[in-house]
Amino acid sequence: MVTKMEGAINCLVEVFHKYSLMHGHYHTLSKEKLRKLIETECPELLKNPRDPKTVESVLKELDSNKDSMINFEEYLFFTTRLMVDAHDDSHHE
Ligand SMILES: [Ca+2]
Repeated sequence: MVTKMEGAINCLVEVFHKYSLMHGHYHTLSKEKLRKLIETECPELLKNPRDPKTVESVLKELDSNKDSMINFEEYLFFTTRLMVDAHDDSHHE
């Protein structure tokens, strides 16, 4: 039986692949795919998810190797940041 934590980890991998495997570069997210992921998967977690500036700032912040794409490790920094925010929020409810 898959534990809650194992399920959460599998889910993060599946979400990345859902967008990375759409077309083109199979192991990275382009800005367009990152935009779709943010709008579809994180509509409540980010401020103004549909604002083009949100995608620009997230891409700039995450793209540590400066190739204008988001690889799996860079995506993990994004999910880590969301988890830190979710943890902080859990103490304010
Ligand atoms: Ca990159």
